[in-house]
Amino acid sequence: MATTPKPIFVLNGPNLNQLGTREPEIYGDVTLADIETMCQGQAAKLGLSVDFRQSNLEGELVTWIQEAQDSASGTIINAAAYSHTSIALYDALKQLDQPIIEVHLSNIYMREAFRHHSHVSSLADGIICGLGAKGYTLALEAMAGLIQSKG
Ligand code: CA2
Repeated sequence: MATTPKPIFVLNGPNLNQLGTREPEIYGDVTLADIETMCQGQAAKLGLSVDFRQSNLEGELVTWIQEAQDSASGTIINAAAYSHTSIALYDALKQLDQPIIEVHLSNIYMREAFRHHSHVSSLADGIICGLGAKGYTLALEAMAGLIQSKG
């Protein structure tokens, strides 16, 4: 029997549900719902599917990363502020045996020094930052290539 290909998990961390409401000069004026729509459209073009999620809770993100091991073919993650603080996310991502791409809307290296280090980066196959919402669709395109070359 044919199996359905596993989706790409697109995981979003704390406060990203607020996109489009404040700080448009940093994050643009798109909402997270707009980004999900862009991702679903891009995934369809690439013959992929996307499971798009957001949580403000560190533990919930850890649980989703654990779930990705069996239920996703790759993970794209914008861990938001937890990128800079969370050993728990680092430990969970370290166990993940599949392609990982880190995305940030803003260029974290042009911002405060505390944003210059991300615990996700050393575990990611690739990192995209500073390109706004477009970073997510670029990450999906790159993910399609990574899945093909690893699979
Ligand atoms: O640039 C990114 O994508 C970040 O991951 C966004 C995080 C920030 O902590 C990272 O350093 C870089 C913050 C997301 C908060 O988003 C908001 C959007 C609108 C209003 C308030 C917060």
